Amino acid sequence: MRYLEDVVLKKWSAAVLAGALAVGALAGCGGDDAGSGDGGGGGGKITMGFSQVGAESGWRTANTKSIQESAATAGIDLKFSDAQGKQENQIKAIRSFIAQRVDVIAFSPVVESGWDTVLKEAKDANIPVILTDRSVDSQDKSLYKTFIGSDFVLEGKKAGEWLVKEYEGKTGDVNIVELQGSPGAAPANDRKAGFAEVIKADPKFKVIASQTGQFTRTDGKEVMEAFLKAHPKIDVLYAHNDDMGLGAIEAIEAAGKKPGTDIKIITVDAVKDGMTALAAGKINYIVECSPLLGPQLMDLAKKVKAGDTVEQRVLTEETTFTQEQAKAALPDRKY
Ligand code: GYE
Repeated sequence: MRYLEDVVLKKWSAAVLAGALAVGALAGCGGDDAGSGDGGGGGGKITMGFSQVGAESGWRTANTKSIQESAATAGIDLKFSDAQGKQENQIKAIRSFIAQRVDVIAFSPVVESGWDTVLKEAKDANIPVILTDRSVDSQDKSLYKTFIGSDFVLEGKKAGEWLVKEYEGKTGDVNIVELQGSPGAAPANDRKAGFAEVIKADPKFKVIASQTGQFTRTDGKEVMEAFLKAHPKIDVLYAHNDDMGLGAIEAIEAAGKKPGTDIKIITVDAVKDGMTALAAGKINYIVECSPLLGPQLMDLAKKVKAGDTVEQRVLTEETTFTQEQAKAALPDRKY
């Protein structure tokens, strides 16, 4: 389906409006009224076009599940499209949603920049846009109705604050390596910035290497292998998500070191695999980022469709986990 969707979307980019409606029939994996071309807006049922980043992490999988399940529960017809990590695919999907005249467009932007043109197209077509999980850097806030998601700068700060406390009263350099999320993504930019802001207060904290691990386990492992080869003394790993941290743990163990002890590890997300590693002592601290945005997103879609005013920014509530807290929380962890 993904391949088909991709091919169809590619063809569509060269086609004119007439062809676009047929595309809609194929692009909407989640929709069952595909082909009506009316977007369902007339019949009372809300149609939402959703463009997802991809399937790069456990967080993303949980987020997709939350959105699909909540749409079904809310009686919203979801046209779900997977961008496979590419902005160009998201732009094509959004254009296809516009052509299908869906009631609401929601998406989680792969990167922060470069959205003004397509968002303007949606606005001109009178289709409201809800940013989900990640934001865009557009100056014109009228290009979208609302943004629901976490405060990624705050997450980075929480990671930094744990570190500052952990090394309180200790002297000597603390060598930190950082695995960044995918380049240009809001959570990568912000988690880096928030962390840097907090640790800069004490010059003993030194970020000796910082590179992208694409939010994936495979890249996290590979980049950590390179870090370990290049730097004999690494005290701390800060990974922008659990998956990269989990990949790095494999690299650390393969290098004969003990994750969580020889190298302290801080990650973000708190998905089940991350929490399991935290409870097992292989990670030291996780800053939570909730992927369960579906129910609130569907509520917002209904309000936006009804013409109700919604907050420009809807924040998700999150916590942090130590090893002990992870042990207590694990049995009830849903994702
Ligand atoms: O932390 C990471 C995922 O945008 C908050 O994207 C999301 C991030 C999440 O790939 O695991």
